[in-house]
Amino acid sequence: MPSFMHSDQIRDLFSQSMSAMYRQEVPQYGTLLDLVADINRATLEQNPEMRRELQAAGELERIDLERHGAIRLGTAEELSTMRRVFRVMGMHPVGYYDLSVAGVPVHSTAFRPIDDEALRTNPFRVFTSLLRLELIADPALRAQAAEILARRRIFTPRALELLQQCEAAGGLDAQQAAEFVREVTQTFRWHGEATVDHATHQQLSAAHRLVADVVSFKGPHINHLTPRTLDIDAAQAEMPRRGVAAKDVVEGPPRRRHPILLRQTSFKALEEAIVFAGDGMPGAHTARFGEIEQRGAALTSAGRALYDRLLARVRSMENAGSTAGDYGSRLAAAFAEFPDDLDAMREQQLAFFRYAVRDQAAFDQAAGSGATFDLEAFLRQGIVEARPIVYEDFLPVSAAGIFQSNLGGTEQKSYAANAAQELFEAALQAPVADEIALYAQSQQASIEALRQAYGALQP
Ligand code: OOG
Ligand code: NI
Repeated sequence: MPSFMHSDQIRDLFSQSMSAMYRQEVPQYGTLLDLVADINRATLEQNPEMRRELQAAGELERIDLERHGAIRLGTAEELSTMRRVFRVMGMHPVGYYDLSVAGVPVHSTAFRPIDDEALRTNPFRVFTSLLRLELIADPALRAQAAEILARRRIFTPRALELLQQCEAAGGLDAQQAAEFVREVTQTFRWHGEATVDHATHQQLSAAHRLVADVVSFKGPHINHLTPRTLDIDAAQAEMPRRGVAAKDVVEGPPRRRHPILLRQTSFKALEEAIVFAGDGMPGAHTARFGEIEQRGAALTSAGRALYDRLLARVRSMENAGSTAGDYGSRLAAAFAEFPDDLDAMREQQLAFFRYAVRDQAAFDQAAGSGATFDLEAFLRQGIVEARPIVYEDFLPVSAAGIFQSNLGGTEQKSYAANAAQELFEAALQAPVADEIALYAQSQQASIEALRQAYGALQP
């Protein structure tokens, strides 16, 4: 019997390999990692309760190794091959994001681990966008871009060989896995040499800077890697002190006692020297940046609808030129309507929770007494506790804000809203999982596990 390395272990190797490479490529990323590690340490020291909760949820270990990255692909074939490559590492497409509404000609998914155990081992995710050439207005430029993309090969021959071998045999041994990770990492490397000449780069940039970013290079360079902080406001304040120019505002919900979804900040993309093909002319390109995020509770559809409504209200206040207080206080004011209390969030079914025994002796005793399983009563009596499930996904409005602040330039493009999930899935050659259904399953599984444990203890 061959002994295969577990996909979770391969993903762990991959996330380390990507982090080491990006640290070398973008030294400010190293600064962010150090900053986040310091802030997380201090936050845990000051909040023993937070430490206890993270520990009880089995999350303490994953915080420091937690990252997400982002890439932008050019063709359907690149996307479907990427799906197979990520599958080797236990990363599956979850969610569909239409960013055309935000003036970015891509649609996206997040490749990430799905089951609880895999998430605990290493939750590394990659936000993966596919360029929508059909949104380039000029047909000649569209055809030229398609032709350039059709010529490139983003994976090394050895990576593809190992991929096929893995699919045929059902896994990779330790040595093959290490080689696979090395080879796949090459795909995400930065290339200072553009594959197009200066004039083409300019035309592509004029269509959209993102089009130039995808089409002008040999491969989908990783454009940021994001560590997870336990206190993003502290991180935001610390960035300038360490010489990192932070974005003006933190994207997402306001600061709360019980964080929800995702809050993110970033530093602006670097202007990097590149060399154009053909003429060898020197030029500049902005693509790669750094980002920090804080994760909170996953919301139900109702919670998410409330979040979207409140955020839209803040945005319309901004558009109406409201100057009442700063952005942070407008955000906080609008979100006053979103309960910041775990019981209320649970009772109103705004967030997902994982249920666990809090008082084992009392749980055993209740079961022994023959009392029926009553989750609400157990919660009231403190026998069982409900912990928010961490949001593992992304937010399209935040993503758009991050894209915009990092493409360089100031022009705003707009496209009609045209989500095209079916087209995306056709390119992917697979459906994307529904993230809300995944959280609901986790919640339900925790209830079933409790019910079973209880049943086993009953006389
Ligand atoms: C992806 C931006 C989205 C996030 O954290 O929302 C993202 C990109 O710029 O390619 O990473
Ligand atoms: Ni990001």
